[in-house]
Formats: sequence, structure tokens, C-alpha cells
Amino acid sequence: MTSTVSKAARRLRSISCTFNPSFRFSTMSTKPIMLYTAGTPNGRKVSILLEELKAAYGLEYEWQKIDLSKNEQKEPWFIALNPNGRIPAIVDRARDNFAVFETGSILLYLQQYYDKEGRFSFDPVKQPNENSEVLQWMFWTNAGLWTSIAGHFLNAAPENIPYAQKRYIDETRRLFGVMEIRLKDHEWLVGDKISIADINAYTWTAGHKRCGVDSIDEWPGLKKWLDRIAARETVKVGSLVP
Ligand SMILES: N[C@@H](CCC(=O)N[C@@H](CS)C(=O)NCC(=O)O)C(=O)O
Repeated sequence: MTSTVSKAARRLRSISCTFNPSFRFSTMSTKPIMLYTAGTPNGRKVSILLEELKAAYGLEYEWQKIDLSKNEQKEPWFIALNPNGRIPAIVDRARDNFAVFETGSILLYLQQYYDKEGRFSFDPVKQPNENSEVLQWMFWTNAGLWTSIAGHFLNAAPENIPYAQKRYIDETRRLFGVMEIRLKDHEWLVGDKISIADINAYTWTAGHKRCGVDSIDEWPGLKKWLDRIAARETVKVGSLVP
């Protein structure tokens, strides 16, 4: 246990993470991907996929922490990258500093350009059904996996609003039930391997305790899926960013 965590921490320290405003638009680095992020489920979806791509293909990336408490994500230089003013965003230095925002779009972009062997995705021509299922689960997750709303009303709202807490805990439990329908007899959301659909849904599901669902024993397929993903070294390292 200790050795796994320290191995992950050692690998993490090898990634550049110094916050330096003059570095924001730096194109001097040879690492293709620059990730602007914070330690949240949305940010970690991307750092987890980047760690997977690093392990699979040697893709190098750097990350820079955006301090949400100082509203750095609303500063003009960041709005130029992401008009939505939220983390995460990436800049692809290898493609003329092309910027991408929205987690679903970022995962799909990284898959398109950096998952050449389809290790985390399915070929739209040769495996059209699996490819469609990846998109189905990704759209479902990004449009509907609102565990964060339960977390907001439980941990961050300035008022105690029992109606809102119950409504979104109930919804979180319903959504876990939807995942269980698929995961009770499947190892992964799509096909026979971990894909960007799993990575996209994982971080929001892994934080279930903060969202008012202490135990997930009643969804055994979901529980095993979470454990399977959490056990990956890449996921351990990606979950420590920043
Ligand atoms: N739909 C966006 C959501 C991004 C998002 O909500 N990011 C949060 C952190 S998890 C954020 O930046 N919050 C700060 C803010 O709203 O200003 C995505 O999938 O990328």
C-alpha cells in the first residue's frame, strides 16, 4: 500500500507543476500537452487519461494549477483558452497551440490525436456500435451524472436546504442504479477494455461519499468497476494532479 502510493507520488513529482505566470503561453517546452487544471473530479478525468496515454504511448504532458479560490479561471488569458471560464482546458503545442475545453471534448480530442492504436477507444468504422456506446455513456455522464449537485447542497451551500439535499442524493442513487444495469454483468461501460467512457464517469462516481452516498454495496457491479479502475497505477498518479 505505502509503496504503491509513494511510487505514484514519486512519478507525480517528476511532472513539472510550477506555477509561473510567464509560463502560461510558453511554447518552449517539448511536451506536447499543457493541462490547466485543479484538484477536482473534472480536472482529474483529464489527468487520468493523460497518465494512461503516457503509460501506453509515452505521451508527455505538463500541468499548471489554476487557483479556483482566486478565480484565476476567470482571468482574460484563461478565458481566451476557455470562454466558459472553468477548468480543465488543454493546449496542444504539437498542433499549433490548439486549445480545447469541456472534459468530454478534451477526452475525445486526446483520443483522436494520441490514442492511435485505439487502446482507450473503438474504431468508428470497424467497431461502430462500441464507438456509439462510448459516445452514449459520455453524453449521459456529462449531461446527467450530477453527483456534484448533491455534494454542493451537502458541503458548500450557504443554507441548509433539506429538499434540495434529498432531491440530489436520490438522483445520485438513481444514476448509480443506471450504471449498475450495465456493470452488473460487464467489466467496463463499453466492450472489453477500459475506455474514455469509463475514465469520464469514474471521478464523479469515486467521490460518492461527498455526495451523500456513504456505501455503494447495493450496486456490486459499480463497486467492482470502481475498485478495478482505482487499482490502476495510472489512475493513482492522475488522481494526485494537482
Ligand atoms: N462542463 C464542464 C464543467 C467544468 C467545471 O464545472 N469545472 C469546475 C471545477 S470541477 C470549475 O472550474 N469551477 C469554477 C467556476 O465555476 O468558476 C466540463 O466538463 O469541463
